[in-house]
Formats: sequence, structure tokens, C-alpha cells
Amino acid sequence: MKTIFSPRQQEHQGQFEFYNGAVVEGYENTSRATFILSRIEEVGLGPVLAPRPQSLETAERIHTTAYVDFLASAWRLWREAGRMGTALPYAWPARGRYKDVAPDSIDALLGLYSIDASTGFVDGTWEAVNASHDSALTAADLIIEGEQACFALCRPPGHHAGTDFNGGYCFLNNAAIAAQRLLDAGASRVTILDIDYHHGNGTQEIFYERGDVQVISLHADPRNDYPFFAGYADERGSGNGEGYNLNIPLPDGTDWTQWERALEFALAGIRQFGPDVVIISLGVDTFEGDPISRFRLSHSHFPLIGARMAGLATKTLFVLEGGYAVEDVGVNVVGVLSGYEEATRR
Ligand code: Q9C
Ligand code: ZN
Repeated sequence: MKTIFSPRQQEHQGQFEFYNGAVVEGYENTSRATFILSRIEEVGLGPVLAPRPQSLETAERIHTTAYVDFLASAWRLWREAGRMGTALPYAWPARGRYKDVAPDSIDALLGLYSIDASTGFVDGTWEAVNASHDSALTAADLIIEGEQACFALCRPPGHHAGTDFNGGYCFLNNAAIAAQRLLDAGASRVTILDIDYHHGNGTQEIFYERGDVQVISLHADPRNDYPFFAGYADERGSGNGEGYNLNIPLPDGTDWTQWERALEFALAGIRQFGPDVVIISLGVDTFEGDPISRFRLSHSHFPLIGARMAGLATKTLFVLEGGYAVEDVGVNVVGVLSGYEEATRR
């Protein structure tokens, strides 16, 4: 299987976030990609290719132009305001009560276009976000050109980013943009199956009223964990999208037996929908050793996940999302991918 990745994606680094009452270095760091790359080489998964440069046209069909412009200019505005460190918001428009303004202040913009304070900008963030997006689109193009499966090693990740907001370490929704590209190239239906520990609230929001993209997410019950305000089982889509959004929230401490049962339910939904391509939003923060999560999957389970994906017998685009037990992220991500490959060859 081919992997798409650009070293420019590593220019997003050294950012800070708040965690348990302290300021800590961002969990979403460069070593995640480094460990994945070295594991890919170690097991001989296949070549790692640089993305082709891509325009932002497809991204602007998923996100608002104002939001994409904000992402591209946030760091420059932060510096022009005389700031250093990590650009993070501290004020947000209150629920349903805000004045719809286009603020000039970078502090207001950061709040307007975000849902949390864990998605900071540093020098190089936009370059990395843009390159991560290029990797997703290039992987989608390879699928369009005939590959059965492909891996977009996207960091920064994407599934918490919605139409006009960042959050949860995500800026552009790589998987959603890839889905749009596949549809524009002639696919009639695409499924995004999100197996990251956290609910993919951005992906859900983007496609909530659309029937051409089925969105299924297995995740920690939002009553217990981020993103808290979306991901409940009764969120099923609306309008043309009614019935095409499926959330499967799972309790703290979920183990393989429970998780696999949920996966089987998701796979049945995909078979019923009959997509031309399945995009896997691939987070491995379901791992028992993950520092910010509370599920209990172990190393041996990740290849089994890949094998289940192969069982769908559709074209499959794997897009990286979360996973923060850095030393294990490579083994677990590549475990899914090689599990897929082995099951396909059988
Ligand atoms: N700084 C993904 O897995 N919680 N994002 C952070 C407070 C946010 C995870 C804790 C977790 C986001 C792509
Ligand atoms: Zn996650």
C-alpha cells in the first residue's frame, strides 16, 4: 500500500495546550509521524510518496472561504499583534447569543473560528495543514486512478474541524475534503467510517444534511469525553441526510469485545449503503496505552480491524486522525494497514 506524506507536515511543531491544569507541549506532535514512517519501512508496507501540490478549491467546498483565509493568515496576524509562543483563543461567542461580526482582532478571530483551546497555531502551522490536506487529496486521486487502497499520513489530523471551526488539533477536515474529491470524480456514494477514540464532530457537521456521504463514528460517549457537545446516538442526520449519520458512543473502559461488536454494527450499515469508496478516519487513540483516552484495545487488535475493512471489498482510503501513545502509534497504525493488506491477498 502506498503512503502519502510530506515533510512539510512536520513544520507544525512545538505548540502548547492546556491539560489537567497545566500548560503542556501538544500531544499531537511530530514524533507521531516519525514513528509511523519508521514502522512503514520496518515492515515494508510500501513506498512513501510526496503529495502533488493541490489547489484549495475542494477545501473551499467543505469549509467557508473566510475560515480557510483565517487559517492561512492566523499566524501572521498573531505576530503582527506582537505575540510569540502559541496562538490560542481565550474568548468565544456565547451560544446562540453572539453578534454576527467579522472581527479585526486576532483574539476574536481565534475564538470565532474554534471550539476549544487545544488547537494552537505556531510558525509553520499553515504550511503543515496545507501539506496534510495535499496528502489526503493525492491519496484520493490515487484511488481515483485505480489503487484499491491508499494511506494518507495526515498530521495535523482533521475530523474535529467543521465548516468554519477548528478544534481537537484539527484545522482542515482532510477526510471530508477527500470524500468531496471522490464524489467530484464520479463516485456516487462515499462512506466515512471514523474509528478514532473521539467523535468526529467536524465530519458529522459537514455532511449532516447530505445523503451522498454516509458518516459513521465509533467513539467515547460524549457525556464522558471530548468533544462533549456532539456524538450522541440520536444524531442521525437531517433533511437529505436523514438516516445517513450514525453515532455509536461507547462507555469508559471499552475493550475489544465491546468495540468489535460496535464495529460489526457499523459494517452492516456500510453494506446497506453500498458506497463506491470507504474512507477510514483512522485514529489509534483507542489503544490501552493512550495518554488522553480510556479504551482498552491492545496491539494485537489493530490488524484485526484492518482485516475487517478488507472484508468490505470496496476501495479504501485510510486517513490518519489521532493516537498519542507515540511509541506505539506506528505499530498500531501500520498494524491496521498490514492487516488490511494481508486479508486482501488471501
Ligand atoms: N487539551 C484527535 O484525536 N482534548 N483529537 C485535549 C485538553 C482534545 C483529540 C485535552 C482531544 C482531541 C484528532
Ligand atoms: Zn482522537
